[in-house]
Amino acid sequence: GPAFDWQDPLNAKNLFTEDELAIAETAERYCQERLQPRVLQAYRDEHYDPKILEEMGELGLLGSGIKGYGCAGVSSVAGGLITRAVERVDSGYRSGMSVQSSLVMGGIYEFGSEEQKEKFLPEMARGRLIGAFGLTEPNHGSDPGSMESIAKPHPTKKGYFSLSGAKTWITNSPIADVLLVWAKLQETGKIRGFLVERKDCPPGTLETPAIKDKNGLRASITGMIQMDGVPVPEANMFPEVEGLKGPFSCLNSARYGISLGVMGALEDAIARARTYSLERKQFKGNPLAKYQLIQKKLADAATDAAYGTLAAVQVGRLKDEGKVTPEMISMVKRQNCDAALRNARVLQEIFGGNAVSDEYHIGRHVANLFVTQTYEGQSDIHSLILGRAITGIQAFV
Ligand code: TGC
Ligand code: FAD
Repeated sequence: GPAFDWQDPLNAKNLFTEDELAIAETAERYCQERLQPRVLQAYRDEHYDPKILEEMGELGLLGSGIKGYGCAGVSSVAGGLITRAVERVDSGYRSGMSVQSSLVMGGIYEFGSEEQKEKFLPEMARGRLIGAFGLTEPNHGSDPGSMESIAKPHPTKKGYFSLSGAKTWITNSPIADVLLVWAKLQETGKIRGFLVERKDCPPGTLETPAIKDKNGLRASITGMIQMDGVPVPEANMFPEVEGLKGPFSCLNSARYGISLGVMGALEDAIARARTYSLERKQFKGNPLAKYQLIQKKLADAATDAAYGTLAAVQVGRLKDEGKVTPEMISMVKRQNCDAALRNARVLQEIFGGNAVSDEYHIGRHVANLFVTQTYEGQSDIHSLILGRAITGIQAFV
């Protein structure tokens, strides 16, 4: 009869198509062979190598859900299997990719003019143009609707807007060539999306300083976007979409990617804790794995990883059939990030003092998973989104 596989307890593989399995294998091989060997040093040095995006581009891993424009056009589940493979190595590497693929390329694909799509998507798919997504501001994180960044008609350049304001905690901003910035149009007070091209910004109008000395997500680069009268041609504004619907539609895809991504980090934590518990002996030469309390930690984590994966696959299928709602995505984003963080923290205990050495990788996952629970809607914000849908009463304000 069938054998139980602790690495895929509920046989999620059974739900994947041949194409999805092939994409997952390509992504896993690249990540284990090319990313895993460099992550420790990158994390220590707080360094992100932009070449990684080019490497991913060569393998067709960027903007994978987009049809045409040099992109693979694969299913949401396949995209999730890519994020899972990358995040098995490091959430920061997945972050750099999510911003490029889901937030910026996804935004341009959904809301950009044909001209914008042709101009940006093929180069971004190759990883030769790097994107950043600027929504969060120093004074407005969970509540981006109150943003202060503003776009006015440019005082001297006809056919241009002038953008001013500040964004913070922006993944990729210090290395980005194209920054998708959300700002209020002065004329209407409505939020619009602007594609800011670094190469076209006059000196002193755009600064993107890095935020250094992070204690999580150190293998990813994060910074600010400071705008002081940045001239942006009207042709670089998303033509139709206005209001929070624009940024949040991009977030739906990125949040979905995270829900399968964090399962990769959790699975890596499980595999490492299992190996460690089989090798480490305490009390009369017994491996830690022999002890019931250790076994329960592994059982809890494997169960949450298996449930989380199945739920995310279901939501991915609904997404591709046009049957998904944002609340479903909030549910898997919140649940999977919380479960990954909670279990990784418990598994960390198995390593004893060695957990404190970065060479065991577990501390890095724990620090990273705190960030995944925080960005793209902190878990309590997703609780409120779900609570609103359940009761009909909004509790944000
Ligand atoms: P609310 O009244 O709920 O909605 C305003 C308008 O937006 C629409 N909308 C959505 N549309 C599509 N998809 C969604 N998920 C949507 N959510 C809302 C909504 O229909 C409405 O449209 P309309 O036409 O009626 O105007 O807005 P609110 O101001 O009450 O929002 C509250 C709340 C809490 C739901 C929202 O602001 C929220 O989710 N806050 C969390 C902020 C967040 O997620 N920030 C993410 C920043 S980007 C990031 O973190 C990237 S990290 C990437 C990485 O490195 O991997
Ligand atoms: P706050 O909004 O100040 O929230 C602080 C705490 O209060 C949270 O626990 C929150 O849940 C809680 N809270 C807030 N309001 C309520 C309420 N009404 N009821 C109950 N509790 C509440 N943003 C981007 O735009 N682009 C990016 O690329 C990006 N990358 C990031 C990378 C990193 C490494 C990090 C750390 C963040 C990144 N972010 C990015 C920002 C991220 O989305 C925000 O940090 C997040 O949305 C939370 O906002 P905040 O930090 O301002 O926290």
